[in-house]
Amino acid sequence: MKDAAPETIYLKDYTPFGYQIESVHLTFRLHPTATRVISKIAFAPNPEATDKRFFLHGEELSLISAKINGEAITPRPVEGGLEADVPEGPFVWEAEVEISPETNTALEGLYMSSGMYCTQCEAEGFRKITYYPDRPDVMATFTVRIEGDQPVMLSNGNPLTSGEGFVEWHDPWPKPSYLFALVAGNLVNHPDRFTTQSGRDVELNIWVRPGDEGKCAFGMQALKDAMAWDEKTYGREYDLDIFNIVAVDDFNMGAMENKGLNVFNSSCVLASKETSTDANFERIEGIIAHEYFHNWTGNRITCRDWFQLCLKEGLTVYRDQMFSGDMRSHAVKRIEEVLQLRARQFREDNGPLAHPVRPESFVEINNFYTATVYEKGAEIIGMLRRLVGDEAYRKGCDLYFERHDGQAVTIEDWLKAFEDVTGRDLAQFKQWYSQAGTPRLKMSEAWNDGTLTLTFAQSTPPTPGQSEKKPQVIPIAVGLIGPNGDEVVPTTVLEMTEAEQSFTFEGLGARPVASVLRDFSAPVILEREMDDDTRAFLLAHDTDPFQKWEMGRMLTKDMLVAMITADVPPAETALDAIKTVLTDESLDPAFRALVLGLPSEDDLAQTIFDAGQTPDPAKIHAARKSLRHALALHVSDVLPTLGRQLETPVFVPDADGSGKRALRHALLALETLLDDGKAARALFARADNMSDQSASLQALLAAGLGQDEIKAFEKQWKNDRLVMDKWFMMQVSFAAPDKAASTALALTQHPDFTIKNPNRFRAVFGALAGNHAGFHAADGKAYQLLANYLIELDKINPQTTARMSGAFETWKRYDADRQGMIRSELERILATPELSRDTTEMVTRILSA
Ligand code: 0A1
Ligand code: ZN
Repeated sequence: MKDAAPETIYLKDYTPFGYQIESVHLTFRLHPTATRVISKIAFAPNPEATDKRFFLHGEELSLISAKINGEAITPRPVEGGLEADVPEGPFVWEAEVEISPETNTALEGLYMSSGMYCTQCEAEGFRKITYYPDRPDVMATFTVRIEGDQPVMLSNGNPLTSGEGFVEWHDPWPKPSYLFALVAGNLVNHPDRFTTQSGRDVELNIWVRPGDEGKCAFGMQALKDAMAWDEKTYGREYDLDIFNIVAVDDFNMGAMENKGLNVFNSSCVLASKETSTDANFERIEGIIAHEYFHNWTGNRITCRDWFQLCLKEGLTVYRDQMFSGDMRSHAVKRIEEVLQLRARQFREDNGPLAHPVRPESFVEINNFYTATVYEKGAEIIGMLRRLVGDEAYRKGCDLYFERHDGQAVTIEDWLKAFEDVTGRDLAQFKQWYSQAGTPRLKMSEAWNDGTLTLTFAQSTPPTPGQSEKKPQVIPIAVGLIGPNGDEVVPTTVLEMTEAEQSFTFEGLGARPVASVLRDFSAPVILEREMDDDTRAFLLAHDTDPFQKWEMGRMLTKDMLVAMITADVPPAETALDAIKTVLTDESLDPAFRALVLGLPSEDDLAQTIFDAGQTPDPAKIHAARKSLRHALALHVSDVLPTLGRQLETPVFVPDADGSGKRALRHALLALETLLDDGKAARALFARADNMSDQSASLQALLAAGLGQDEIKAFEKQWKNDRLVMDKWFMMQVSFAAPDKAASTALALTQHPDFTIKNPNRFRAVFGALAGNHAGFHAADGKAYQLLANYLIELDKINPQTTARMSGAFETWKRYDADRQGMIRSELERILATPELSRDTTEMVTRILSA
């Protein structure tokens, strides 16, 4: 029963399953094209359910036999699974099915990657393994037997027994099927141990393909740091005797939190100084922590239904963000988070794919693993914490863990814990989960005899299916800076609840400058009249690092917009202000690097569109390039000394080392525009780490140089898949606008290009979509090329195809010609025979803009 007709599923239709499961026993007889899965499941009627239909999900399964209480039966095949008549009381279901992991290219269910068996079950992949109530509110304990000749065979929980050709695992914690995992292959481990706060000794392993053993140490340290952090910060400790992580080459997402057996995209766990950049190290640390933290926020307490996805994801992202801040720098981390939120989530909120953090309907749940659910979901947790305070936040979390351990719950349950702890009514706050779109917050100020009045007006533009918007609770963190640059009022959180609201600060001597939305205290767009001098003043004096950075960002953004739309030269105030920050040795180099970073072309296009004009991608590209040149000239006198100060003779991928390198690399990119690539070539030649090597190569490519170095890089790394992904990606990312599509096309002809590996596909086509001027080149060649490949990939891997189709989500920003070309590509995709449900849903939503 394949390809169910696209049916919309609604949150309001939730009903519990008619049966509970006491225990699940699974036996796998592994075979590449004919794996047998034998299941034995003890069911009992669910007293809380009224619908007693016995329906089991199942897709792409060959049913060999089925029994109830030992008697053979013939179940009725129905759309998406099967039905059977069952006895009134408890009963045992047994089934044997056959599946073919080798031909499973969708990478969902049981599949093969580089000769190794592995699974991905979230959200609805378990139904491709056996017949089962594949929904998160059915939790059960699993015992798994794996029979095969693979040297290493793993599943969830603790090892039970093993012998010649088999192993058995038992997971004592009840879990939904989406957390099931099995891995079998020729793997080697990087072992370690961890003792929990209550004294439990835990065996830790990172399992990799032979040859990758040397790339596990950093990930292992991150895991131990995360385990200790969750004990210290949330009082949560690990609950099994063993914790396994496996690196897999073919994986649709970053990683997966299966109970006791996390499966990782190899790009998100393997790290070495030779092959990984500073950004890779930071991301690996964050993802390892994220998956580990899911053990409590997601696994022990899971989601009642997939509409509640943000319950586990928003909270777990928030937790990994705080962990990374503690490990590195909160200031730098927060700026990076906001950059990411604006680039991905605000972009989503601005277009046809906008949806609430807790959506009310979906066709394919895999299409809702979005920036909105994850990142805006995390912002909501941050706002909640700001509103209730640190102490009540911790108490609320403790109550939530205690009250709901072992349950599948909802956002209502989560918020109730905080209402009970604080006595607050969170009804209005809950709207953050149901209302889509980014609120605009307009601010005006008045000064009268020692009193400063800040007046805010909030409004949220309409989004698909939601035209009326209500006022939200917005925590606005504000501080005041006196005319001499001293802070006269430290950070205070104003709590806005009305459509329009004023707040006053009394007893002030002289008129201060307000620093508003400190630490980005709410995911909103602040609209505020401010001249360049006031921005430069706050950039120099604000004590809040986020606002300090934000002022620099506004200066450069306005300057760029003026250059693009009014053909004016770069503004001296802005160039001077940036130079002052750049040379301020009291500031963290990582922060200075962030101030030096210019707004992306995509960001500028949206800004211009929001101002009521049609963005011209070529013009945006040219203006950004000319500003980089002007900036390079403006700081050329300080480049050599600064560069020397930032040398890091020994590579350590920590906050200090990566911050220094980030600034040095940003300066090198500028210098490359002036010295014809001399300094970048020198660094490339002597680089002993991937950060230096790739940054110098990217500086060359961005300046239109580096062709010899690209060849040398390929020669050096042709046997390392993850580094070769960088090689593919860089060439497309830095291709000149008129060469982006042809570069991508040429790379698809390279012997190492394969459409079957999501990392490789994303390296080429993610880079093409991310090369703003190249993707939107006037000839439409890039649109056409991407559409061709999406059509081809959809037959192989619908999930990644659907995700990549988001490249077109901003199409309504552009001129009629571009819109026309994109529309016809989207229609062509939609007209493809047997297009997957995933891609059909995405393209239909994008087209409906
Ligand atoms: N839960 C994982 C992300 C994930 C989601 C879906 C997947 O396959 C469809 C795979 C991974 C996380 O948040 O890390
Ligand atoms: Zn997650």
